[in-house]
Amino acid sequence: MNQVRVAPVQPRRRFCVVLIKPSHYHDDGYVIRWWRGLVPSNSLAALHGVALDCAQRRVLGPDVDIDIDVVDETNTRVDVPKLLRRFRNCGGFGIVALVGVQTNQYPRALDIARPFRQAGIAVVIGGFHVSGCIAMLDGKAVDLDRARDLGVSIFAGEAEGRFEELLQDAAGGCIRPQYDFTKDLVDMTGQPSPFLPIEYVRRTAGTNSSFDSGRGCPFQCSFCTIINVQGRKSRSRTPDDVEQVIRENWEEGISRFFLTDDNFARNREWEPILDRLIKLREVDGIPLGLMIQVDTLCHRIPKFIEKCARAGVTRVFIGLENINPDNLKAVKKPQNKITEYRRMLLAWKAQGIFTYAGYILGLPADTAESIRRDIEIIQRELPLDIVEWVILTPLPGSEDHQSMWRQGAAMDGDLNNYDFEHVVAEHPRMSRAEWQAIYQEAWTRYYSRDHVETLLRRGAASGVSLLSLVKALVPFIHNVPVENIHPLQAGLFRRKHRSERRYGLPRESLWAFYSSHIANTIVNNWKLAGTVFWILRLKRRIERDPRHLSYTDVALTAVVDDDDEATLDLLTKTAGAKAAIDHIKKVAALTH
Ligand code: B12
Ligand code: SF4
Repeated sequence: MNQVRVAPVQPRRRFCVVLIKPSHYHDDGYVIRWWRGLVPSNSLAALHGVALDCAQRRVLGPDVDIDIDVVDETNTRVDVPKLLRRFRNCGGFGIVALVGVQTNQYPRALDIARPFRQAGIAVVIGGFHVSGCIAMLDGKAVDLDRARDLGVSIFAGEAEGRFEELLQDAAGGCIRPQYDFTKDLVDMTGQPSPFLPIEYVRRTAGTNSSFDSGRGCPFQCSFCTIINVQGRKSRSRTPDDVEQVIRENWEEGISRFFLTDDNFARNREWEPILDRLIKLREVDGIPLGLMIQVDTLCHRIPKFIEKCARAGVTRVFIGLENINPDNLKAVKKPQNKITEYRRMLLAWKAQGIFTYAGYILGLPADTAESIRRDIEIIQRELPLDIVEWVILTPLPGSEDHQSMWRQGAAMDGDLNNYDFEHVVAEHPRMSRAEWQAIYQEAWTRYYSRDHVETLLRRGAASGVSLLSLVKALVPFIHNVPVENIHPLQAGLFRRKHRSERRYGLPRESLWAFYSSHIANTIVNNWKLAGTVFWILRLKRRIERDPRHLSYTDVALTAVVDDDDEATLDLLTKTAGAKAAIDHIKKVAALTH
């Protein structure tokens, strides 16, 4: 009888990839974590998409399965003992990847890395902090040695097309201390879709997902890290790629997305992408709801806003930053023309789209008094819905940080504070305490009860869904005054675990920990319920007001005549504003 020779069966091996998006520490030393987060992490979705693609292509060989675990620490506890057991079960064959780590998350990321490194597991860290530092500073800058000392590999740059090399090095036991792709930006065409399965998306309120349709911004704002990490040239996914992202998510029932491009208006493919989204919405019936980010000149692009509305954009984030042109010039953002702000905001309003503005407090010409005045002007004259106040922060990776670093200027050594909520540097006209206090005050001033009523009245007069406006407003009214946490890091029901305290801080007694945690949970959520109750009653009162459609005010008044505009406080209260108006008049005289 002939014997058939069979190759010895190789036992299958499992390589564990654990993708963790770290959160950061609150002032009390505990991790900021919620029962439900507000926004899903796009960095995690991007890395998950890339890892899934590596697993499907079996980049570690035909006999190695790649198991992927995803943990977003803003809504899920990083259960270190459980994860260590997983690694033990596969003989330590795997890697922990700390994903999308921002500067303020870097200390927490290293605390997460520590027990895994102690257990001999490979750990790699990527994201804006390490990428920004390596792109803009010498390789030693801003605590990178702390990662090296722990034996954590540093991955600077984008993962697409490179993650498999990292996995292969880790599986072969020869992971390198540093990978630097900052000078070699990826072509986004045909890259794996950012994707998180529905069970992770459900951990954020509202089942939204996110993706970046493009990267890169042509401008040069000195506080910006993005241009130094993702470049100034527009790189885009194709309309086919975008359709695939939407369809993959729609199969899971997800149709609402945050397009995380920093400036969708400068994505060179914006029009074909919008045309495709319009087709998916109007012809294929996918009920798209989108939030996008744009610049303040987007309304000058023919058809841009109209097409956004047809594609399903319901919210738009605009980097307004400031209303004083001298300040805008100082941070190299002269493309923001305050003389255009009202036209631009009214153009979005005309389409029933909510506007969110990012506003920086502590630009060089600001004082506490000028900020108070500017908030009043914004409330009265700009048809804005939501303002996100942030403190000017020299983030590693930005030009501002690079110059201060080179000059040896004083900056806070605790990276956990680089979250736009803490003053970390000196200001020419305000003490640190004054600056911090006016940041806190900006929230309560802008979201005063009177102004929230005005915002709802403007919304009712413009015919937008007041319930959606209420939902958008609540975190911005509530979060900073009550939770002392920026709405962009907010969520529902703060969760804490006694073990999740910053490395080096003492573990609290059971009594001290639970008594304060339970008391805060009750008080803060009682206040939240009070705010929701109050604003819903206000909404009902406005809706029942028979005159609600005829409400108007200065902000809602259309821009008809430039001379009328020139009498607004927005355009008369600062020297820079007056100069901007004079300049417009001069150009008009010369060209007409
Ligand atoms: C969407 C977004 C958010 C969303 C979602 C967060 C998220 N990360 O997805 C929300 C609204 C929650 C948010 C909040 C905040 N954000 Co934000 N956000 C962004 C934005 C616009 C897009 C992020 C993104 O998806 N990028 C695309 C992905 C694919 O890029 P990426 O994260 O860099 O990942 C790539 C590479 O870095 C690399 N990579 C990343 N991790 C890893 C890991 C490994 C192992 C490997 C191999 C590779 C790798 O591969 C990825 C794919 O190419 C960025 C700006 C930007 N252009 O990135 C700011 C940005 C990341 N945010 C920033 C900040 C400061 C904040 C806040 C602190 C603001 C605040 N006031 O609260 C909070 C923090 C809260 C939090 N929990 O994250 C800063 C961070 C800068 C820094 N050095 O720290 C940025 C860069 C914007 C800026 N102003 O400079 N943000
Ligand atoms: S417009 Fe926004 S993304 Fe572009 S450089 Fe300025 S801050 Fe950065």
